[in-house]
Amino acid sequence: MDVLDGRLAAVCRATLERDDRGSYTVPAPLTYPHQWNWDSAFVALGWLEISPERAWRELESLLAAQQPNGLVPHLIYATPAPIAELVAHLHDVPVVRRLVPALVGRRYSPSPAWWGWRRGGDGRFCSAITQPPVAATATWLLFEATGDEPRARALLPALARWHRFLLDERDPLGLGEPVLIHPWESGRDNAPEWDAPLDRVRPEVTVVPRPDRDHVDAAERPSDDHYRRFLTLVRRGTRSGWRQRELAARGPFRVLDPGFSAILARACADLSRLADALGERRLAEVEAARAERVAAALAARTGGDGLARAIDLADDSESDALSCGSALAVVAPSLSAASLDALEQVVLQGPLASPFGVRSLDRGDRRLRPRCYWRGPVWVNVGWLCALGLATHGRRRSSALLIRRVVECVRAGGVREYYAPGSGRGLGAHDFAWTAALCLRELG
Ligand code: 2M8
Repeated sequence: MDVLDGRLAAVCRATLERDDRGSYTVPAPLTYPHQWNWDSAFVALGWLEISPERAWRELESLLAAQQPNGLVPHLIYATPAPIAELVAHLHDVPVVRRLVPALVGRRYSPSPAWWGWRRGGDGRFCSAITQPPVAATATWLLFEATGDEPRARALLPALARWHRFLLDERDPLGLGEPVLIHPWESGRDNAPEWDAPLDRVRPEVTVVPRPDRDHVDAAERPSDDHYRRFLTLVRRGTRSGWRQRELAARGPFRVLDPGFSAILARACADLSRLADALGERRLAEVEAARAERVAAALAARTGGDGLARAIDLADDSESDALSCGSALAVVAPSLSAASLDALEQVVLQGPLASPFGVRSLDRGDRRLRPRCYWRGPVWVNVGWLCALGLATHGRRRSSALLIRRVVECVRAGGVREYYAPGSGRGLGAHDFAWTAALCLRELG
């Protein structure tokens, strides 16, 4: 490693250490002071470069929050044990209802009260929706690197239950892909694909607390209008008791996201490999069948241009946006040659290409806002996942080129949440954990 790379790796290491909370890592101390689902999966891969023990702990703490139905929450709140106890026994007492959200949800909105004080399997407060299931892929990569059978084996059942949940309760119509019930589940909160389905959600929430804007320029964050609808969906879900199958079948927001589906297909394939390596033949078969089913469903609705787009299930319309959600299809374990060629072209030379990775939105799209979150900037996790997909499908030179662009972006813009696609300028939160983790992994 040359001196410059060595310096960058040291900055990434220091960032992870600053964001470390012992058993999990906050995405960014000021903007995101809790544990997030796919963030933890990426972050575990960074910890692997520092301490394999700490890497396993990151995934263990994420899966410890699993719900009885198999859902692994998208957000798990930093919850001091005495507060959890207090709420468990006294949550009907008005003063507790008033004070506790301020303590636990401090500096982040929505607080746990919005989700009806839902708790994860380990007692921490959590949300009632999920996020892209990257964890099985991270588990496989950790196992490949460490060979730690007992720790990998211990995670198998929870990962398999989560995948089953996604393909059962979240697929009431048997489409072969999970239905997302909130934009937050895609991880790409204000992506333009969600504009039309969100338009249909009549806002019931008028006052929206925005502590996120204390630390990040408003122009780089979702609008208040987005937040009114995001929070309305949370309120309606809580009011209806978060009946997952019902929400997926008839809820106010129902979409298919090619990025989420492709990540799930890959996660099932990776879990199958892991189960096989651990001698769990039955599970290996089940997960391989799940992987095939999702990949086939995605392939079946891929357009003549080799790309799949988001679907709004309220009217079965296909989004006209070409976003990194479509690009992420490249992580699916099986792809036609035409799709692979199209995806490689789109991310490396085409409308999503940037010298700093993969754009979140087509550079020619009328909705493009190059500084605003998931409507234009480049994100490190997306570039890294696309590179992983290209390598899996044998496009090693393209994969290496993309990784160079991703690392270049961190070098140019610092350890930030996202980057301007033209200049590589750092945007959003500072000290962003998955940026540090994935950059560190690639620098070694
Ligand atoms: C962003 O989402 C959260 C809501 O979950 C937020 O804006 O408050 C997204 O970028 C998401 O993908 C990410 O996991 C999360 C934490 O980094 O932040």
